[in-house]
Amino acid sequence: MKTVDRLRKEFQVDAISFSETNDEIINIEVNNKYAKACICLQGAQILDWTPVNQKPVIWMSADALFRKNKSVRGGVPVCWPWFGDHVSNPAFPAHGYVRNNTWELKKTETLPDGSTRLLFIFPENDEFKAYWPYKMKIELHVTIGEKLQIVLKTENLSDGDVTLTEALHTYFNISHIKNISVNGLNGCQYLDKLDGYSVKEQQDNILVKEEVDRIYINTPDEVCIYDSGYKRNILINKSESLSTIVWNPWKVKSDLMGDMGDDGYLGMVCVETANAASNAVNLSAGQVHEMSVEYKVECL
Ligand code: TA6
Repeated sequence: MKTVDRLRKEFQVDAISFSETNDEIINIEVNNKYAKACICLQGAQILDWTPVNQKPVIWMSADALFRKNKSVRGGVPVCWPWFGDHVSNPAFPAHGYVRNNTWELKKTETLPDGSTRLLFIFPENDEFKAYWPYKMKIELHVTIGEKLQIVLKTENLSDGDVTLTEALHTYFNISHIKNISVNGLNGCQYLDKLDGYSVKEQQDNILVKEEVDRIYINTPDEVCIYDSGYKRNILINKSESLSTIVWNPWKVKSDLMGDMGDDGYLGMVCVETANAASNAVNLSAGQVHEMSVEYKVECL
């Protein structure tokens, strides 16, 4: 893994700086005319995106732990090449392998409009091959601007078909759970993880008044988090993603997790851009798949 000094030499551009936590975890700070952001090299996990004159859009736990090979609580964990528990081996890490391991920064650039783009790739390693014996290339393209744009690009380099599930497991920062609704999934079917993954249908906008853990399937590309407290909508616009997961652990589960912070669950909701359950992605040899999402704040 490259040192912070080496990264500075190779990738320092105006809006970018590097820092290292006490556990040798490297963070990349971006500060441009549109927003500030922070991306952890472990997991290529976006930890912050705060547009100018806005409150943070991405939630981070006050008790987040920065530990080697442990996903930080909050931000945008990259769940790949499986979402949730591994389909056949429960001993494998939940939400895939790449969110707990260090990626490589391959390119940084300032775009003509002044936004900042970063390209991360996940390097091959023997341990990963033991979990996932298929030759694949995975990249994360992150653009920090008036919008936050994230592209998760997968290329199947193996000589046969491969099926995967994936998610950008985004924790959103909200004023208070009682002030928000998640809109745009009306009429969609969902698997209710809290009720044996039974299939149900969403009737209205989603209000969160207890633990919610739902995989919405065959969903539209646009979803919105309405927040009356912050007087804003967070507009979520995705492509090549058929699933949307909505999750809030509520109090009991939060307390058990230990890194959600006191009553942290009241200030967050996960709305995840994914391909999960029956929306798993089948890639033929050589096929490229790009799941992407854009976040934008609309003031009310
Ligand atoms: O996306 C929702 C979910 O699958 C929940 O069931 C819960 O497990 C959550 O992800 C967080 O998982 P983590 O492994 O990050 O604690």
